[in-house]
Amino acid sequence: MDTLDALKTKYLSKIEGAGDETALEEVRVAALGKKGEVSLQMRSLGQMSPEERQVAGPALNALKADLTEALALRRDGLADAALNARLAEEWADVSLTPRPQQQGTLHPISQVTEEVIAIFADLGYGVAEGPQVENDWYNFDSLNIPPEHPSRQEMDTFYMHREAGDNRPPHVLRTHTSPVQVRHMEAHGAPCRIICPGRVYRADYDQTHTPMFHQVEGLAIDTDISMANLKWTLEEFCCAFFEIDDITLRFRASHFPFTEPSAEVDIRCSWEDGQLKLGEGDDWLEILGSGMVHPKVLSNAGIDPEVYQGFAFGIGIDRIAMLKYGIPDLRAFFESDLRWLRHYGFSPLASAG
Ligand code: 2NL
Repeated sequence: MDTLDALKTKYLSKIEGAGDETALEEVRVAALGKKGEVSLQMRSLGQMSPEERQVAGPALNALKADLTEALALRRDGLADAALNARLAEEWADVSLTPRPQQQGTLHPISQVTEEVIAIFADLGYGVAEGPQVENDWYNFDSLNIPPEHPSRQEMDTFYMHREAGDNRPPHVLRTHTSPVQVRHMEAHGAPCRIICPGRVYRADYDQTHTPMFHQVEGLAIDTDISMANLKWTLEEFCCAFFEIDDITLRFRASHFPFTEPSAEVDIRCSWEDGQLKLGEGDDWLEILGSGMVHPKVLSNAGIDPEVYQGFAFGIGIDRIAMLKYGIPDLRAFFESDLRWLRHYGFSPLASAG
């Protein structure tokens, strides 16, 4: 049985020496494969006498079992080592800060719209939205704007094209967000407190006007609302929006078809060395229009003006964005110049108001 001991020593050392799973498989084939040395020994049992076979048989079986076990152990060891090598090689530090990435920013108009919404949300106002293409009832008549009013001329308002024979009412690109408020009153009745931010359109283009601009209107309807509530609300809004503790507003009598009485509102300011400062000084800057909702507008929207009354106001978003963030040129708002957008844009993660 010396040959078996020699085989055992030889193959155990080869198994130990196999550096990877391929080498180990070669060792297995050389020993236990069909033509392997151990298998050949097995085959030689046939030529032995029964007595010889009784000794050699179990010894060979034991050798085969030992080698099989050693192979399995080594295979496990190699697999573990391969896995550990990969784990050591392929790790990633998930706690590293990411590489800086080029990010988009919020347009100042989006930022300011969110700020206005947040301030009025604190005062209990909801947000209402509506179509940008309106019929002339919602955009004009329901708001007590008569057919001959200059704002209704094709000079000032964008009318939608109509084929000859189309007898639907004329449609326009809304010239203010008031129609959203009329629709809201009609659908939900009184009392109500809403603001309506959005795009509006007027046929006008120069230094201070773009054919599309942004407005936010506000509306509060209840049974006991007066100009005093309007004044407090606008003061509260201006202090919060411009981040000034003490603000002086000036209400100047004005005229709008949809409010009576109507007031344009100025904010106290100073111009020093070309630098605008809000809240102090001897100058006034117009920032919005407002008034008590005209009784005809209430009844047009299905609300009884004998029971309810309320105030409304309209603010130009683009204008208050320019004032708050020192943006000099209105037209740059809509040019999509990436350098301008990076300069005046806001981080999407910064809070609104
Ligand atoms: C301005 C003027 C204003 C309103 C808008 C309004 C809406 C309804 C009823 C009554 Cl549904 N009024 N909106 C009222 C006064 C002024 O905007 O100069 N905006 C920049």
